[in-house]
Amino acid sequence: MDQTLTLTLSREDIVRLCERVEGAQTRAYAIPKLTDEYPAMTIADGYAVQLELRRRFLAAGHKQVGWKAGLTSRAKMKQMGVDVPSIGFLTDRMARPENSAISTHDLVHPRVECEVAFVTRKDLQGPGCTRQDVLDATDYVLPAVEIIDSRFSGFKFDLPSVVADNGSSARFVGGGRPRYVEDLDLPTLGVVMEKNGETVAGAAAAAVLGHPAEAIAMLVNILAELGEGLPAGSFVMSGGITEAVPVKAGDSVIARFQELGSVSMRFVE
Ligand code: OOG
Ligand code: MG
Repeated sequence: MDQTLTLTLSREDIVRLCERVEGAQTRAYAIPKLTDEYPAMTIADGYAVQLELRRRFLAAGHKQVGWKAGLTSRAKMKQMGVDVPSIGFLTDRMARPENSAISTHDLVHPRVECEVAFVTRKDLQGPGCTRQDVLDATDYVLPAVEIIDSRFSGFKFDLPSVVADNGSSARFVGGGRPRYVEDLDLPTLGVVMEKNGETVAGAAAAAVLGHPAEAIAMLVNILAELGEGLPAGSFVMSGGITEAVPVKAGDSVIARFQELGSVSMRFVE
């Protein structure tokens, strides 16, 4: 069996690490990466912690709205020193409206990234899910900004740790103009991120695995390994196109997407 798929943590360890991550997420403090204490931790262990975290949030009344793919562009992999994509879950509590003021007091060290989000109209199930399956199941795409916030000190981690921390998920903002995917040439779609009126990042959506739908297929195939499918009506983010940009209270951000319009927000204490 692939070592990365082997579970090494006991149920007790999974719950213990989940409580550690949950505390850091809900009370906004940094913790050492989990592999400092558990060096043998695998990616499967990371997902076991993440799924326990989801179970607790859902039990507390949070509603899952979809999933996110992460580390799907070269820029992101290089920035984070990781070379395998990951997935995380998204809930209603993480969603923020367009043009809103987003608090930073409940975040550790937030960063923003531009992503293409997909909304599905058919169930998707792996293994073997392809880019074309995703395109066939897509209702529409829309531009999004993800506000990621690693709970690990210095925003430094490895794959098992970041997976356990739900892929650094913190907040997200969808907006702009929803479009049918068949009316777009997604790989050539350009996006520019502006912070306080200055361009801070830019790239074309092909930076995400050649085509953002490829990232959604990858996500569906990882979900299959976790014994799950992607239900119709899911909101799914395909991963940062450019590297993530740090933000603090007082900053305003606009992500401008060709064809899809722009997504704006500002950050406050
Ligand atoms: C991990 C999350 C990556 C993306 O879009 O690549 C991610 C991280 O960089 O903290 O959300
Ligand atoms: Mg992201």
